[in-house]
Amino acid sequence: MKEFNKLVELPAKGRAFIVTDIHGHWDDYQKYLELWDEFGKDNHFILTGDFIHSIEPDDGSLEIIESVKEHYENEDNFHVLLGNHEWAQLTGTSVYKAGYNQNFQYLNLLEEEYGEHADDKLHTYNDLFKKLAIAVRTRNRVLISHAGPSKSLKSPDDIKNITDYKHDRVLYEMLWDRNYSLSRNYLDPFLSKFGCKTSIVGHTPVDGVELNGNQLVVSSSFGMGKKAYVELDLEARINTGRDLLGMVRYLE
Ligand SMILES: [Mn+2]
Repeated sequence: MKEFNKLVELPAKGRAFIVTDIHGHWDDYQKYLELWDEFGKDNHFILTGDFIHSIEPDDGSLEIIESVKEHYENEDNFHVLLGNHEWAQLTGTSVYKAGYNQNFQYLNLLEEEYGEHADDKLHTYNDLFKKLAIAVRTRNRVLISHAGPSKSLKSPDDIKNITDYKHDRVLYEMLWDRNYSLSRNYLDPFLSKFGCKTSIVGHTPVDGVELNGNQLVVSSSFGMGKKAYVELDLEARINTGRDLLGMVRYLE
């Protein structure tokens, strides 16, 4: 049986394929799965949250959840992190994009797809969201999360035993806060609490990637133009954010 940890630790072996912010885009999700397959499934796949909620009419969120659930629950190398959109669904917190209430859209999708069983599916999916990790830490000191840093985090233990999803301040900051809007003094001390030097996140839409100090922001599907992912070498020496730039790849 697979173990589900809130902080996943990866050994210094092979590579990790990091994909962010799919937001219901089934075709892109499929392309990334195919790339991972070509890349060798003994390497890791990391989906950094926000795989649901699209603003396009063709919202593949439910198909993606089914696929994520299947892979995540059965494959040791398939890691999925919680994003603020799954969190919003889990806690019943309204989240808007382009003026749409995405929680309502999600409930409507469930209703259309599953009718009288929509409520069962809602609970099944919420149970899945509760199992998702909050961060991945690699031996070469890279911390991968949906967003952050968190100003309130005191130690990695703060994300290991979350019970009150709705009111946990550290969790909220890990899922919603953006490095560029915080004082630049937060990131490196935050990372050092994990023994890490650099960070990879999604959450903020960028044109492919953007480096803010030692944090690399990546947009793999929903973003400002180019679609990027990271092929992280788990054996490489990584000391600064710049060392991550050579591992960025683009979806053709
Ligand atoms: Mn997000």
